[in-house]
Formats: sequence, C-alpha cells, structure tokens
Amino acid sequence: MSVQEYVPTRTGNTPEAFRRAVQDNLYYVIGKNQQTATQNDYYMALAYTVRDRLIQRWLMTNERYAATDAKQIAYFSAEYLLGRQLMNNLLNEDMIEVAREALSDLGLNLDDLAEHEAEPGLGNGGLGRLAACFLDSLATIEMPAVGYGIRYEYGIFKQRFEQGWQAEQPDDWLYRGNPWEIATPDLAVEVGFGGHTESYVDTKGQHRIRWRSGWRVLGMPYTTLVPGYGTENVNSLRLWSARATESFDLQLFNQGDYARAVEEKVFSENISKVLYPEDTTPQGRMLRLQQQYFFVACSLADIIRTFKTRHTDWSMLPERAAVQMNDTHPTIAVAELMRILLDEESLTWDNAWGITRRVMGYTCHTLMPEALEVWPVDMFEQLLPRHLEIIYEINAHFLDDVRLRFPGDQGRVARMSIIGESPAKTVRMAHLASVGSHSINGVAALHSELLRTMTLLDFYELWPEKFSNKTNGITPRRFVRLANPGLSALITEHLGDGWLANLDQLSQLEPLAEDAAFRARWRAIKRANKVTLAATVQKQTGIELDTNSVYDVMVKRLHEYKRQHLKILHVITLFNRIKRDPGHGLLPRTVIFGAKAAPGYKMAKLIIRLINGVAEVVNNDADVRGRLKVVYVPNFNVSVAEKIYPAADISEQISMAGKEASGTGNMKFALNGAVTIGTLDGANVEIRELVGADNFFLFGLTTPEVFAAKAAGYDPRTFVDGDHELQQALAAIGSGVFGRGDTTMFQSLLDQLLSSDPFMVMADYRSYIGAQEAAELVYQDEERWTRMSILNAARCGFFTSDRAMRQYCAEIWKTTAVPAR
Ligand code: 26Q
Repeated sequence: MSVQEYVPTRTGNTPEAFRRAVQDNLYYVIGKNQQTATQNDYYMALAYTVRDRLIQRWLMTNERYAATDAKQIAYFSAEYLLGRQLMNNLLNEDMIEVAREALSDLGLNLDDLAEHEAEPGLGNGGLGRLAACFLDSLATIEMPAVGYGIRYEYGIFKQRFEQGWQAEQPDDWLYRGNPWEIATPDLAVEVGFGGHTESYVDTKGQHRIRWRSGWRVLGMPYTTLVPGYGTENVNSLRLWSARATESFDLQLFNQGDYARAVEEKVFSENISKVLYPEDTTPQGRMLRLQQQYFFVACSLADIIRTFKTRHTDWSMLPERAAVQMNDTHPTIAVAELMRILLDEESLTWDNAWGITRRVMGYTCHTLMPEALEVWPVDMFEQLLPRHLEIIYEINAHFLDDVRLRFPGDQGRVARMSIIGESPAKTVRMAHLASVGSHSINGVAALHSELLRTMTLLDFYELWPEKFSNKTNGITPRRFVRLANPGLSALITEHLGDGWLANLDQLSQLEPLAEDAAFRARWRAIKRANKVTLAATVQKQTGIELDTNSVYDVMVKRLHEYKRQHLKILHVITLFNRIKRDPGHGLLPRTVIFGAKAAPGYKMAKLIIRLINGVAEVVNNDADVRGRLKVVYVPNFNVSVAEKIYPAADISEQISMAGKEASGTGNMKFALNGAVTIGTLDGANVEIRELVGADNFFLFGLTTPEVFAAKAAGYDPRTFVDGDHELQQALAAIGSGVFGRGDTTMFQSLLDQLLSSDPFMVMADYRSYIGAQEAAELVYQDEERWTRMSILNAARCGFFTSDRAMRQYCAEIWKTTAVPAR
C-alpha cells in the first residue's frame, strides 16, 4: 500500500474556518456543546485549535531536519519557565486577529480565555526563563534544536501572604489538563538506578564493565511544540515524566503483596513529582540527584536513538549533535555519555572521551564558589555506582594532565580535582562539567571575566581556549510584542514589523527621542500601561495606585545578594522624611515588589515580612496622603511579569557588585522603556555602556571595591555612624512599627546588617539614596525622562535572545540554520 499524503481538514486560516474548528474541538475533543461549555472548555477547544495549526508545520520541520541530516542542538536544562502558551503560539502563527474575530462571533473574548491558562512554571527564575527564551529564539532563527528537561507535576509553588509572611501552596498546573503537550509512549526510555558493577571478558577477549542496576524507572516523553516567529519551523521541547516500569511489581504481586507493589510504583513516580524551589545549591538531596540523572539518561538515549537511525560511525556524533548543559544540573551527562560509549557501544576510552568532550558544552550561571553544586560521594555510589567509577577515571586522566602542565604544583591538583576531599568526599559538578566540555561560557561580560580570573581561574589557565562570554538575552516577542502591544504598535508604525526578528532595528528609534509628538505618544502608552497594571493590582490586593506617580519596580527572586532590603531601607527613608515634615514636597512614588523566597530561606522570608510590614504602615498613614505607596504583588511569575514590565518607570537592579551573574529582568525593563537604577553588576554593565551613562542611574561599590573593602576588614558601623537617616531607618525597623508592635521580629536582620553585612547594604545605602534623588530630579522634567526612556529601548536591541543564540550557534555549536523555505 502506498503512503497517502494526508490533506489536513481541521485547519484553515480564515475566521470562519477557525470558528468552525473551535466548535468542532469543543464538540468532539472536549465533549461539550455551546449550551454546556464552561470557560475552561472554551479555553481547551481554542488551545487545540491553535495546536492543530502547529502540528503540520512541526511534522514538516522534523522531516526537513531529517532530510538534511542537520546537526541538532540538544539544550539540557532542569528548568523551563515557559509562561502561558496560547498568545505566544497565536502570534507565531500570525493568527491573533483571526482568532479574535472568530471568537467574538461566538460571543467570546480572546484575552479572557488567554487569562484562563494555568502557567507552566517549571523553573525557579532567571535560569529557567532563559532556557525558555532560548528555545523561542532557536525556532525563530530556524535552528534544529530540542529542549530536554523534566515534566514536573508540580511547578514552582504559589505564593500567598499570611499576616505578611510568605505561605507556599502546591502548583497543580496539570489539574485541568495540558492541551499543549503530546505524549509519545513509543519513545519511552528505561533508566536504571543503584545496583552494582561487574567486570567480564567479552567475546573478543576484551575486559569490559557492566552495570547491573538495582531498580528501573520508565521515562515517558511529552513533547511541547515550540513555534518560531515569522517562520514555519516548529521545534520541540521534550520533557520526561517518571513512571513505574511495567515489570516493577510482578514479583511482589505474585507474592500477594499488593500494597508494597503500589508503594514502589509511587516511589518511582516521585522522581518527576516536584520542582525543587531552591535556586542556589542546598545540601545534596537524593531525589534531586535522581531527577538530574533521570532526565539526562532519557535525553541522551533519545539523541542516540536518533543518531543510530542514520549513522554507525561514532566519530560522527559531534558533527550531528551538540549538548549544552544549562548550569551543572545536567552534568551527569558527561559520565552517562561515557558509560554508553564504553559499556554499551564498546568504544575505547580515548575514543569515547574525545567524542564526549566535543559534544558537550557548559554554561555557568553563578560566581559564588559556595553555590557550585557538589554531591556526597556516598550518595553517588549508592545511586550511580558505574558513573562514580567513570568519574574517578576521568579525574585520574585529568589530574595526570594537570601534573604534566604544572609539575610539582600539588595545591593546584587538589584545587582542580573533580573529587573534593574535605570536609567530606564530594563530586564537584562544575569541575566535571569544565573537564568534560569543549566550551565553558559565562552569561554576561563581567561574569565571564570573573569566571576566568576567579571562580574557574585554574581551568582558565589550563585551557584558555575553552572560555567565552555569551551575554544573555530575552525574547522580544513575549516581553515586548505580547506584553506591551501599545508600545509595539507605535514601534511598528515607525519601523515596520521587521524589528521583532531583528531587534537592532530599534536603534532607528533614536532620532525620534527628539520628536516632541513621538515623546507624547510614548508617554501616553506608558501611562495607559500603568492604568492597566493599577487595575490588576487593585483586583488582586485591593490597593489603589496613583497612576500619576512614578512606578518604581523591583521584581526578581528574593535573595540577600539582590538586596531587596536596600530597597526597603530607601522606602523607610522616604517615609521618615514625610513624617518629619508632612508638608514637604515629594515626587509621588509607587514602589512595587514581586519576589518568591525559597521556602527554607529564613532571612529571605523575614525580608518579605518586613516589606509587607512597611507597606501596611505606609499605605495607611494619614500624613503620607498618597505620595508613597508600597505594593507587594503576590506570586510573581511570568504572567504577572508580563503585566509589570510595561508599566515600570524605574528598574531596580541593585545587587552587590560581583554577585549577579547577568540578570535578565534588567533587559526586559529597559526594552519596555524603564530607566535602570543599578550597580555595576552582571549585564547592568553592558546596559549602561549601550544606553550611555547619562541614561542610567549608577550607584554603589564596584566589584574590585567590594573585594578591597572586604579584604580591609569591612565594618558596616563606619557607614551607619555618620548617617543620621540610615540610623533612623534602622531604628524604625527595630521599633516594632513594621511588625505590629513586635520589637524582636527583625532583630536577626538588624544584627546581620550591623555586624557582618555580607552584601554591603550599609556601604551602598547613601550612594543609593543619591541615585534615587538624581532620578527624581530628572523625572520631574517629563520631556527629559521620556527621552531617556526612549533611548533605553532604542539602544537595547543587543539583548534579544536571537543574538545570544546566533552566537552560541556560530561559536559553540557550529550549527547552521535549516530554513523553512
Ligand atoms: C541546584 C541544586 C539543587 C537544587 C537547586 C539547584 C538550583 C536551581 C536553580 C541552583 C540554581 C538555580 C537557578 C539559578 C539561576 O536562576 N541563576 C540565574 O541565571 C540567570 C540566567 O543566566 C542570570 O541572569 C542570573 O544572574 C542568575 O542568578
């Protein structure tokens, strides 16, 4: 029988065809009619209608990639913070207006339905969102790429406040079903854990090793379609869900121990149950290591299955596949690929090692040595005995090289070893990743420089050629076009619509900064966005915002190094000034916070309580009379972010210099016309270089100054002693006013600030207040402020993730595009 070309009947791009399709999906897929359908039913029917229109493009893309035998990028990430899919997919199908019209014929509103979607929050913050932006860009620039990760059943927790404290609730995002994923049971993979290794002599008389795993888990792949903007290409995000293997329970069932059989099933399926809500490395947790190996083993098996359908020569692997490790979380891939090549494919060590190194690349997202991931050796031994053997052998070869290059330098050997010896024996994942990759990159210019000169200095001295910088980026489709339709329409009116795929074109807006009519429209859009955000905030929190005030925004994970407490000290200072002189003129200001804290991070949760306490006092004080408002928007996530960035006037990027690897929120703000108040940290440095020092409010110590001050025995009291306002602010915190009279609540925070102050909040306070005053002055001249705002957007085209992905493709992966036409 010949293969019949399938002619799609469910698609069609007119409003009538689209409306029919929604009705069909509602009837046949959801099983409802218009009389009984709920909002969720309509959302699902719409989502299937949108997905239907991607499937043909996706199948054709896969055919095209196969036909060209193109090199595939495999992006390995434990996190993908995707955000809602509906509008993004409609945009990339160029169907937003068609859908809007079709739905209105049914008496439905597209934006309402879009709000109905549960957010897939399979990440903590920057690193997970970066992975999502990268996938969007890879599809857009037509690169063959697959994202690999974990299909967590519970994403990042939902945040609520109880008496001002953070409370966490599970994020059951799959509850209503996920219309965007396609399960492929045929491609399920079995993964082993535990057990022991054996040596044996193979049929050719070679000594070999075999891993007899102790238990096995099934990885079930779910694929989410990733369309590009302005292309027919649709790539894949493949997330693995853990299942018990079919044979898991046979023996126990036969013994009649049904309950224990089911317990074991639950045990296996726990692996993909929940995303760990910590975004720095806590002490080793067995389940976290299981998650890492689970998704890496499934993903490598998937890559190798594809490779084997077309090749038998393993030396071709690096020309057909590039694996990029998003931080050290997938680093076990180095040992797993070695195991496959050695034990299963019988390659020699040297051969396997050469291939592995050419396939793997490593992106580092941190600087703090204490945040580098390590695993106790005994845990490794229990869970992955064969991998531990391989790691020991990699280490032995590696340390031989080090000794050869640096004879007699025993200190260096100990520092560089993949195995840490004290206090307990550990596997240092960043070392394994660095040794096992041909490429190591940081995520902003300053960060990469600090990696070379500090964090990974020894590795840089051994292999300078491996190191490079790849400054992060963000997708302008989600964070400008969809989040800020008003601004996007204005830009398109002047530039045409090419800028969204070629963000450098934004520079053509520069001359318009001198055009008064254009500035007026730019301002009107910002204002309208502020009104929209005010409505959302009012609905969510009951707090009414003054839409004429300056919106001063700090949204990001809660961390001491990011210094939300510095921001709240500024707020308290403003409050104290009002109280001191209630008639004093003051620029009306709305301070907006959004941040989740890791549930076990005590100090971060205390800072949340403080912010909420300050908000309660400030917002209810008669003297303030609307000149100052503080809002803590609960549950900051991608959907909330999309509403906040477009409404911001001031972007707070105030980490202690040398701590923030890059930051990406800083880029989202600037591209939406917010002006940054920031330190010389992460990508702030590059933002300031591009927008110009005049259009950026700089403050604080530089990285070298931070190091110097610490080396000289930094004492925060010297900064407090001479600063009356700072003393007053600290005294207010100690007084109990922000803790409903509890005078001890914030003691640990005050103690820390006045003793070690590890993030130098005291040292930077006065210069921060100064930067805020400078910003206020400019803001009062609205024409000048608007110029700054326009220039920030116009000069930040560099920060598109399309540019970042082009650099990775050209310089790390050596891949070329496979255009749709
Ligand atoms: C590791 C082991 C066990 C449990 C959790 C983790 C873990 C999880 C998430 C460690 C780190 C993370 C996330 C880190 C992160 O988001 N880093 C940020 O990455 C951004 C993208 O490069 C940068 O812009 C930020 O500066 C950086 O903080």
